[in-house]
Amino acid sequence: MRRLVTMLPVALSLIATSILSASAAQPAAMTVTMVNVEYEGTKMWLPGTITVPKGAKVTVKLVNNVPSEPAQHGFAIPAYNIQEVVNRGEPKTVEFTADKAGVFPISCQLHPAHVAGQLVVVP
Ligand SMILES: [Cu+2]
Repeated sequence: MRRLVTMLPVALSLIATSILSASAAQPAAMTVTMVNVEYEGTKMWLPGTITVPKGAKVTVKLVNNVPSEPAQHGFAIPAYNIQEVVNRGEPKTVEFTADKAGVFPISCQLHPAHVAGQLVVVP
């Protein structure tokens, strides 16, 4: 059971990544939900990687589900000039056009110790 629980964040991340990748051939509007969670003391946005085709109009719904204090966490993709603060219980939406291909870090600008994720924009 413990092993299953340990693998859960990874499994969730892989599932969400493959769903987005499956439609990477057709630039379009894409929506993904990212959830900030705390797992055994570590905070991270999941899925850890989001993959989108270059040119896609991307909508990211951000949900801060971290139960411990503080009640605010950041969501930043510096390469895309995105920087938001998300309060627990108050989902926020970020929209951008993925006009630059590459791999870009996603982090919490308020607490740099968080595990960082990445945005992958496929040319
Ligand atoms: Cu944070």
